[in-house]
Amino acid sequence: METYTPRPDHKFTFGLWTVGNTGRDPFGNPVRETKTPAELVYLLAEVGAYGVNFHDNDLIPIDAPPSQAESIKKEFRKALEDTGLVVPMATTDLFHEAIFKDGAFTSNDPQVRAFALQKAIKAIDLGIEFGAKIFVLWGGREGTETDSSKNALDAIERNREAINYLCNYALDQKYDLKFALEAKPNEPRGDIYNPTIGHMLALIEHLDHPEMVGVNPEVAHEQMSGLNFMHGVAQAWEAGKLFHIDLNDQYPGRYDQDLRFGSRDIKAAFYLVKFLEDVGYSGSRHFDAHAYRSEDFDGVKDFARGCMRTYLILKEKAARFNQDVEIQDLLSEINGINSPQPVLAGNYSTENVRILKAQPFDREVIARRGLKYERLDQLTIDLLLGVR
Ligand code: GLT
Ligand code: MN
Ligand code: MN
Repeated sequence: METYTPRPDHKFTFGLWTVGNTGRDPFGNPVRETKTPAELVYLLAEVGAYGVNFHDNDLIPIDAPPSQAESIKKEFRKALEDTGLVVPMATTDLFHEAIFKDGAFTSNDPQVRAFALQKAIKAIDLGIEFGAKIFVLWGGREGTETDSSKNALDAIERNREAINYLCNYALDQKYDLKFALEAKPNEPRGDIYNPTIGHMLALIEHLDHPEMVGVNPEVAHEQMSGLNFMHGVAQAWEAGKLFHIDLNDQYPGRYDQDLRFGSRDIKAAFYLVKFLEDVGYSGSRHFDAHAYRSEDFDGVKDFARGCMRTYLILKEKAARFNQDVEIQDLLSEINGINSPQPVLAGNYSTENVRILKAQPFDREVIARRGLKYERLDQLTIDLLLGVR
């Protein structure tokens, strides 16, 4: 009997800011107390996570004197050793501080841009200290409310230059580190530059070291734009750029909700898990979400366990989908595997194109065929709803 118990090889990770979320929102104060990074590591170990990720200032407050930084690091390291949790990813907070009110790398103020670079470099050092192999860059403030304030071309160039600088730094230090760019269309800015996975993939091709840079797509961020998340993930995978992933859920057209994974659109979550498992994605399954504001820390554990449990249930469903004879027969039929093959075969050649040009097609007969997607979809729904 499958128990859906998380194991280290499932690579389930959480950010300190996810289980540490105090429930503060723009209209309400915190509802849960602040826990120390070490306490959060023990909490994550208790629920069965494999790893923990952090922003520089999740771990060390921005104004902490060196002695305080050292004691926090010592406690955090002890918690990691006690529990066996690892730190696969680190990132930098370039959005909370007032200095970033008009962006970090894209700010109009060269002093702000320099400070942002310095902060990112120190965060890279901190991540490396704890073994991180992936450094996420989420430019939450890299945008505008009014486009009269900033030249979009300048902003795009400044952003690219900053990423190039950080890549060069990692190379210079001989760090074993890759970067993962995370897109979001808006919030906290009115509009954010490079708002989707696709924009990020295009940007990467114009960097100095494209091989060091991939994406960190987040479910909610694409759904905020009304996009099909799995399609974006597939495009990133196909380009060899799926370095990390942020799993959560979201009602489209709303503020960034960061809901428990699979709690809103089960079908979309299923196709996503099926995709990741089918292609053999081996990176972290990072849950970038938080518990409802209604919860205490028992509820936070319920939330974290729920994210992993739903992933594992959907993983099992994906395996059943792949083994289901009726579904697979239907898929073979749909993909024309048993139907007569056209003469056209193989790659482009002068001979093949001559054959293709001469080939007769009865387009009305071909078009009249029903494709049976309704039946296939219902079989999928039956499977997801547990009656199959
Ligand atoms: C912030 C944001 C996330 C990003 C994090 C990385 S921080 O919580 O909402 O989507 O992944 O900076
Ligand atoms: Mn995220
Ligand atoms: Mn989010």
